Amino acid sequence: MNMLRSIVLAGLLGLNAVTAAPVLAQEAAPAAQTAAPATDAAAAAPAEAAKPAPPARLKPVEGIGMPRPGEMTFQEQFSSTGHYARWIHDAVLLPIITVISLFVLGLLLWVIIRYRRAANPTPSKTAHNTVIEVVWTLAPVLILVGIAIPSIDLIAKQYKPAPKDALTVKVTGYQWYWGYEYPDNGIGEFVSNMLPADKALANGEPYLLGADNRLVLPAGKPIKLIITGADVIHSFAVPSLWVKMDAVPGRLNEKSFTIDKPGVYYGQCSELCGARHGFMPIAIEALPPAQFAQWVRSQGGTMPGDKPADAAAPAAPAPQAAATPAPAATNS
Ligand SMILES: [Cu+2]
Repeated sequence: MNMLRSIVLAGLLGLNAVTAAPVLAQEAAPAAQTAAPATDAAAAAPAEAAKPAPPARLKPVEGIGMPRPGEMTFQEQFSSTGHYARWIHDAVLLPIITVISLFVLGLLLWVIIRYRRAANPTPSKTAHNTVIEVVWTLAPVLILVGIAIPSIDLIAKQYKPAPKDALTVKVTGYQWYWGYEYPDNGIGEFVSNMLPADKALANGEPYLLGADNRLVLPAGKPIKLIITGADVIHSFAVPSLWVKMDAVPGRLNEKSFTIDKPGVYYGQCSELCGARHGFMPIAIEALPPAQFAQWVRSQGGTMPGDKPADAAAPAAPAPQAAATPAPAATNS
């Protein structure tokens, strides 16, 4: 019977420590967002006559790249780190949390019933049991190590630098909108603002997530975002791509990822940045590479291998300041 009581104590004391770790891991999850259901509609972006027309604006699919009503877990993932993280949550953390919680609950109920005063009038005075102490120390350590291995692996994958052929886009957070610039393609910065409710509805986009100018990216190609802030700290976060990176003034943060397939993926600024923090959504439009190239050209940009648009007009050399003769030495 002493052995049995020791097991109870081991369960209660030792495993309390373990339950804390998975809970912390869950807190790091992106906050759930609410969104209005999307309906079908399209709005064509204006195109200048000289440039090719941009590809038709992609329509979002309800529940893809955005939260679903009543959703309890992470959004469906569309990047390799996203799939991996979702697997860690669903196949590692959640089962461990569930088993430990049920085990501890069972032990508690057993102690309450079996060792209540009426059933056990003279309690044991056991104070030490070396075997049990070793077990209740080692078991939590092994569980934590088991969780740490995939977790650390995921962190390493999240910070893996982009390959050399990655498309670079500079993302700047402003109070309260985003700016996107494509240095590789010669497209200067344009800003992206939230769509007002009536326009979002007319466009078939979720209000508070839809944006006028989307961040257009190629699907299936490595992407490198250089993220910074212009005024205060913002955070560029797109839950369905497993992307979240602070946009800090005076600092360039890098985030590399590949989007599985074409689609519209929504996110929000995730660092409290002022009055309209909740109204600076991120809308990513992932296009097949050929359509992405078409979009780049429609914006007056170039793809690698294109002839530069302004090759015919080289800048005139700036007139140089007339060289001033060295002052003559005066000897008198
Ligand atoms: Cu912000």
